[in-house]
Amino acid sequence: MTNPDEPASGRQDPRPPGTTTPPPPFGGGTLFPPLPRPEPPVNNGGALPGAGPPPPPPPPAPAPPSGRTIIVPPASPPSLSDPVAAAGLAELPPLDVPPPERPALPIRIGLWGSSRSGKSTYLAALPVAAMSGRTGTFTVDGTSDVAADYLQAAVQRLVVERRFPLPTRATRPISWRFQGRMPVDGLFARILAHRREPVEFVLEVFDASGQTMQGDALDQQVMEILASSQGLIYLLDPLFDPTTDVSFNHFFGAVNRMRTQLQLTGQLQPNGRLPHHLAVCVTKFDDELLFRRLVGTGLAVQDSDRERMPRVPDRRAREYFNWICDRVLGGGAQLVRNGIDANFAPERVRYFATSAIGFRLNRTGVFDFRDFRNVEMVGADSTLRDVARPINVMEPLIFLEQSIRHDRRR
Ligand SMILES: Nc1nc2c(ncn2[C@@H]2O[C@H](COP(=O)(O)OP(=O)(O)OP(=O)(O)O)[C@@H](O)[C@H]2O)c(=O)[nH]1
Ligand SMILES: [Mg+2]
Repeated sequence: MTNPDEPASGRQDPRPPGTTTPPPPFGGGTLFPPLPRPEPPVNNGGALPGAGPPPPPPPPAPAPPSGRTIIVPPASPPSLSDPVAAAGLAELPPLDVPPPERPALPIRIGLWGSSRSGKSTYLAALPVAAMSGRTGTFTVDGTSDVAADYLQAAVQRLVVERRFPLPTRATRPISWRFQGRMPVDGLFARILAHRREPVEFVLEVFDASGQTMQGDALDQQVMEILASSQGLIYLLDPLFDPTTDVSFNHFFGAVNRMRTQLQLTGQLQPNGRLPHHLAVCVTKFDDELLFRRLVGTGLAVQDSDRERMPRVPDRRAREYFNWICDRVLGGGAQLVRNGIDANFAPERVRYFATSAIGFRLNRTGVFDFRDFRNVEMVGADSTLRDVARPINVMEPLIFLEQSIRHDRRR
């Protein structure tokens, strides 16, 4: 398009007729910034000594009407393929090929668990965990008004009002964008902090009610969402009443439906397993009775930082899951374990001892085994005594994001 501010003369050849200087490229523009005109020779105009009287000085080049400087090439012009040399410039530092712009591909994570297993509380704790810095520092934004409203309401209820979410009634698709840097572990973490890998991903989750994933009530839409996700977070409630065996029904019903759907589209793995990456989170790690029982097993250790927050080390998380299945839940939970082993590739599965709300700390901000319960009843409502300090809430997501991204690169 024509620039109305550009003088029309910028498009014309401003040289006197008959000159052999090539016209400026691209309609009067210069490829390089304007250069100062070369100084006229001081003595003999550059002629060899003894070559006779100096020729008359060349007539001054007329200033181009547009005010732009025309580059007059030297007598033997350098190759046009080397424009830097052609312009008489020093060699510029080499420029590497820029990396391709990587759009943040959405990663779809299906959140799956029996009724009251803690799905909505987990989601509400996610922004808190993301900003806490333990697993790197992330910002979380809703990618739509609905997602932003959900985020705002969930955080308001858990953090400000210190209340648990209301039971979910309807399926809500939520899409959040996480931007941040992964943590650097180990001795040199501080020194290498600037080298932390920047990460951006979009998480699509569906906070479905556990009711819609259960037995005969398996909801077709929820099942499609789970089947088409790349990652699954399966929440196992350790306080579940095992005599009802609903947790097994719930698990097996959903796995079977996913298998059927993926078989139809040929998406099962060659060994017949589901293609998903799976984070198995045993929720409510902070529960007082559960935690006091766990202490006897030696599976819980305390962080070495000031808060001394208890956790199960990653390398012992599968042991913790086994303990929950064998000693706490029994029956149906053992079948859940067999179902996980049979239906998911072991290298794509990881276990976590998760608490959305964490433990109560004492007044000086340190864990105290005498009094760490973080839930109390106020009237008919169960509320938080202290702020939410999520444990293993961001970690499952980071595991899924990294292992899905690793697979996409292959
Ligand atoms: N101690 C403890 N209790 C929790 C935690 N998370 C959830 N709960 C309890 O479990 C209840 C159910 O949690 P929700 O997050 O609503 O569970 P849900 O899976 O979304 O339930 P539905 O939407 O009904 O399927 C809460 O009201 C709390 O009483 C936790 O981290 N620690
Ligand atoms: Mg819910």
